[in-house]
Parts: sequence; C-alpha cells; structure tokens
Amino acid sequence: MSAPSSVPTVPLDAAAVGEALAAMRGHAPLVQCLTNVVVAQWTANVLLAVGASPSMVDNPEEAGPFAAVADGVLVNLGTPQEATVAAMHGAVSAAAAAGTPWVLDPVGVGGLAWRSRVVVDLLAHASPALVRGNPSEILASAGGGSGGRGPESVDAAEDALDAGRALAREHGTIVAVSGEVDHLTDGTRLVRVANGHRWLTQVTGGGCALGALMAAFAATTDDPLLAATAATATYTVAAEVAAERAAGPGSFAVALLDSLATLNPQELTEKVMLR
Ligand code: ATP
Ligand code: TZP
Ligand code: MG
Ligand code: MG
Repeated sequence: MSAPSSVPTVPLDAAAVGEALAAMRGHAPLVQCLTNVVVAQWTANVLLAVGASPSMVDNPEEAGPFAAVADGVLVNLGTPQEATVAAMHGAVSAAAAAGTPWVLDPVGVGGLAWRSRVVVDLLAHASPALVRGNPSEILASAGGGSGGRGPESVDAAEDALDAGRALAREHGTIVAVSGEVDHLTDGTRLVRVANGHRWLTQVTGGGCALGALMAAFAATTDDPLLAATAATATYTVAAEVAAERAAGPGSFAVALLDSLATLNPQELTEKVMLR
C-alpha cells in the first residue's frame, strides 16, 4: 500500500486546522496501534468515528511487516509485556525505514522502572514524529519529575513545558502535554489548545485515544506541529459538542463518537481556541 500524499505545510491557524481534518478524512489513513489492553476498543472506535482506519497489530511476528505498510503507528506503553515491547521495536524500525510517522505515548513512565527503560530504548531506537503524554509522563520522559500516580498525572501542564521543549529539541520531535489546556511544542514554537471537557478525564483512554488520532493526522499532514494541533482540536471540540448532549461520563463517551463522526472542518475552524 502506498502512503497517502500529504497536504503542504501551511501556517498554523484555525483555518489550517479545519483543512487538516478534511485532508485526514480524505485519506482515511491506516493507523497501526500497539496500545494497552484497557483502551484498545475505545481507541479503535475513536479512529473509526473520525474517519481513519485502525488496526491493532501488536505481536512481534507481524508488527514490523505491518508498520511497513501502515500510514501511521501508535506506540502506547499503558500495559507493556515483553512480547509487545519486542513488537514495538519491530514496528519502530519498520516505520523509520519507511519514513512513516510514529507516535509515542509513554503511559505511566517515571513511577515504573521497567517501562521507563523501555521509553529510553525506544527513543534511542528512532525519533518519533510526536510524543504525547500527561505532564508527569513528559517530565519523566525528559529525565525529570517524580513520576505520576500510575497513568494519572500529579503535575500541571505548565510545569512540564520546559521538559517538553527539551525533549522536543533532543529528539527532533513534537511534544504534546495534555491537561485542561493542551500545550504543544516543537522545541521552539508553542501552541495552546484551550478546548475540551473534564469528562474526558472520566473515560478511560481519554488521553490514549488522542495519541492514536495524532498518528492519523501525522500520516496526512506535512507539519507535525499542525498534525498534533489538529488532532487535539478535533478531539476536544468534539468533546465540547458531545458534553452538551450528555448527562455524565457514560453518555458523554457515546456522544463523543457521534460528534467525532459529524464534526465538519468549518465548525472545527470556528470553535477551536488556539492560544
Ligand atoms: P492522564 O493519563 O493523566 O489521564 P492523559 O494525557 O492520558 O492524562 P488527559 O489529561 O485526560 O489525558 O487529556 C485528554 C484530553 O482531555 C486532553 O486533550 C485535554 O484537552 C482534555 N482534558 C483533560 N483535562 C481536562 C479538563 N480539566 N478540562 C477540559 N479538558 C480536559
Ligand atoms: N491502566 C493502564 S493503561 C490505562 C490504565 C487505567 C489507561 C489510561 O488511559 P488514559 O488515556 O491515560 O487516561
Ligand atoms: Mg485521562
Ligand atoms: Mg494517559
């Protein structure tokens, strides 16, 4: 399968964010997810709803060959086993060789020693297009902080920003720090996305599915900072629309799939709050 052609690099503004959504839907990128067992189904549903094509190929025999034909790859460390870590290295090798963007979500690093070494090894293996995590995970990935509370952050996004910039520069990547306001940086430029809803924190995989969306947008957008911004904007604006129709986290999760499917580029451009 040939990789989808990318949209040209465009200035980072609200109109470019809407155009990136249209381009991503136009290509329906094949996104390989090596993700955790908690969020796999939710992640696949989010990708399908938004118009991408998920495939959870995460065993050591098939992960490399599949990454060679996928359009984007997600590596999420939420529930790592030795076999899936071997599969991650195979996928990262093949993605790097093919020039396919891969996204690292270092779930739970810092507080847990073995997966923290896995992150160091993966980052040494090849540079991801994007690293996406909560503030504690970004601090730990840059070699600092005290670790989160399992997959949850104990730090604020602003406090992880310097670490995020350093990590972005060291690996030539984009770093996305989640929170009430998402902070996205390439080590120089900074974009803040102020959309979202607190119910995203009460649906498991609220952050993990965003990493998969970033892989989808990175597959079809030349500028990875724009890809990260458009993925975040799509997810968080859809969350705001969904929250208007929902009574709590359960009905919100269902409504979020509906609003991801119906969100159009013009509405995204009108509602995104870039700071
Ligand atoms: P954690 O691992 O701590 O759950 P995460 O990075 O996996 O964090 P969240 O911090 O829950 O995921 O972020 C997922 C999305 O939810 C982000 O894009 C963010 O915009 C949104 N979000 C998080 N907290 C809030 C909040 N208090 N208000 C509005 N939106 C929020
Ligand atoms: N345990 C290991 S991974 C995981 C849990 C609960 C899911 C974390 O999802 P998110 O998106 O970081 O909130
Ligand atoms: Mg969360
Ligand atoms: Mg998380």
